[in-house]
Amino acid sequence: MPLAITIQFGLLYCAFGLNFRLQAGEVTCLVGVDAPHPQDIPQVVKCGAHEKCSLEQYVTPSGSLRYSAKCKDVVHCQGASVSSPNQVICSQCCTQDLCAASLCGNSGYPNNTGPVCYQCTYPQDAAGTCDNIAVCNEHEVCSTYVDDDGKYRLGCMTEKQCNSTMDTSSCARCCSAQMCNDDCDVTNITHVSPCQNSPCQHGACIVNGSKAYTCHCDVGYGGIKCDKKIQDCKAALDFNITSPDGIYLALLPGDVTLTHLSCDMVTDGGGWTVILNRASADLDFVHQTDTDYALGFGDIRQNFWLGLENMHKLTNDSRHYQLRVELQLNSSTNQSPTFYQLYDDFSVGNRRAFNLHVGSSRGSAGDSLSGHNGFGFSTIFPVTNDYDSNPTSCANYMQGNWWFHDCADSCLTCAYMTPGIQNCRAMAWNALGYCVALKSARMMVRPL
Ligand SMILES: *[C@@H]1O[C@H](CO)[C@@H](O)[C@H](O)[C@H]1NC(C)=O
Ligand SMILES: *[C@@H]1O[C@H](CO)[C@@H](O)[C@H](O)[C@H]1NC(C)=O
Ligand SMILES: *[C@@H]1O[C@H](CO)[C@@H](O)[C@H](O)[C@H]1NC(C)=O
Ligand SMILES: *[C@@H]1O[C@H](CO)[C@@H](O)[C@H](O)[C@H]1NC(C)=O
Ligand SMILES: *[C@@H]1O[C@H](CO)[C@@H](O)[C@H](O)[C@H]1NC(C)=O
Ligand SMILES: *[C@@H]1O[C@H](CO)[C@@H](O)[C@H](O)[C@H]1NC(C)=O
Ligand SMILES: CC(=O)N[C@H]1CO[C@H](CO)[C@@H](O)[C@@H]1O
Repeated sequence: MPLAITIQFGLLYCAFGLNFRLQAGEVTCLVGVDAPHPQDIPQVVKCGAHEKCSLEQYVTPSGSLRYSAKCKDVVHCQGASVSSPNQVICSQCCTQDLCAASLCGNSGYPNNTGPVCYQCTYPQDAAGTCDNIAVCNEHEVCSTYVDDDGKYRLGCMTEKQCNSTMDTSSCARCCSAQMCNDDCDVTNITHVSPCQNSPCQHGACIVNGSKAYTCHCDVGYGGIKCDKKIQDCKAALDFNITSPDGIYLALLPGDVTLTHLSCDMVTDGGGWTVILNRASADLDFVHQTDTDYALGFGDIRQNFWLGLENMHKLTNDSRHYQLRVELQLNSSTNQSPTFYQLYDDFSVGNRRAFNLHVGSSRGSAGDSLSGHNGFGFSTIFPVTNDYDSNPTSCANYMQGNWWFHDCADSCLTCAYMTPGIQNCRAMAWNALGYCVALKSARMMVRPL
């Protein structure tokens, strides 16, 4: 063993004064000009195989003492070289990392500080690319870690802070020797995949950077962790879910299966769930059963009734729901727009009666619904369900299904007749025209 040690010393100190590191072309030297002190120079460079660190001390024409540091080929280490008219007063070379800081009579880096570390203001794309240095404060160490974006961060840090990066970064190093943070301490990788604990509740987790993940939510869910149910069109709007055709899949409150919803994402800020749409006589609303009215019927892209059960689920929580009724008369064209009435409080009760709750309103159509407030939904088929206040059945008399009272100020589910004719069994809204058959009708809801 003593023999081996002797050989090692021989390697380090023989070979014409070149040490082992220098032969490998790896000495890291200060590089900079016009510094008031060499230890102020904030940049370093790895010098070539036959180079040393050099420091020149010179006096400027105005009489200031300045320093210039760089790598110098060993054969030039005797000569001085700074740009004229500066006058060189000291020129020295040395062969250890950062050694130029203590040449020409300088005391080097202060003793009462932390180590000199690589420190780059901007995140680096790879290890070993930072060439700026800083003198750390006492109690600080040199640190390297990979941030959420996969970029390398190098600099001074308290030991405690730095230790914590060891647990969270895929690649980190904490050390207190000079410039020891040029790369990660690969033996200390304690990388935990950001997706390991399944942070996405209803969706796929995609690793994004070293600590970040992105959740790709299953249909019906939204939110950063896919933990929010898309319960209606308002939620789809809030969670930035888009669908060019306006048809969305949602998990209605309490549901485990998806329901197609037709959403109006434009009118008055959007987020409206359409519960009734009638634009033609194509769908028979009269001869539908009470079950059909409960569960819904029609084509969600055209004429449809979303169903009283669904309306109940949509409006059965502590939030207040708005109802927007949109109506067109026979005379309505693109030029003379749709009439509307906005109710600030709307809900549908549970079965069997599915009582209507509707509050005050405003709009261009006029109110023809608040008179129906509190009434159940009367139907004709297969047997009459009579919840109105008339001694006989309004549903039979009107040949329709609606929240009749005694009997109707409106009936948007009654028969689709030739628009403009007057017939009290027609789809009508009396405030717009007594018993006048409408051209189209739409009802939609939104939580406030
Ligand atoms: C740092 O300490 C060394 C030896 O302990 C001493 O020679 C040197 O002058 C000190 N430098 C400063 C800047 O205090
Ligand atoms: C940081 O980690 C090192 C090595 O595990 C340990 O020796 C040191 O006490 C830790 N320092 C702090 C402040 O936690
Ligand atoms: C990664 O995150 C960024 C910023 O949050 C985001 O723009 C990007 O789409 C995400 N990448 C993937 C694959 O999700
Ligand atoms: C939706 O997009 C807007 C605008 O881009 C953004 O401010 C908001 O945070 C997004 N909402 C969600 C839940 O992602
Ligand atoms: C309606 O709300 C009540 C009270 O919160 C709840 O007990 C009931 O299950 C809800 N009905 C539906 C269909 O979600
Ligand atoms: C409906 O409008 C058309 C075109 O404006 C008109 O010719 C027709 O008479 C109107 N029908 C009724 C019943 O008012
Ligand atoms: C900060 C830290 O945990 N450093 C450790 C990195 O790995 C080496 C080798 O396993 C240890 O000696 C250090 O203590």
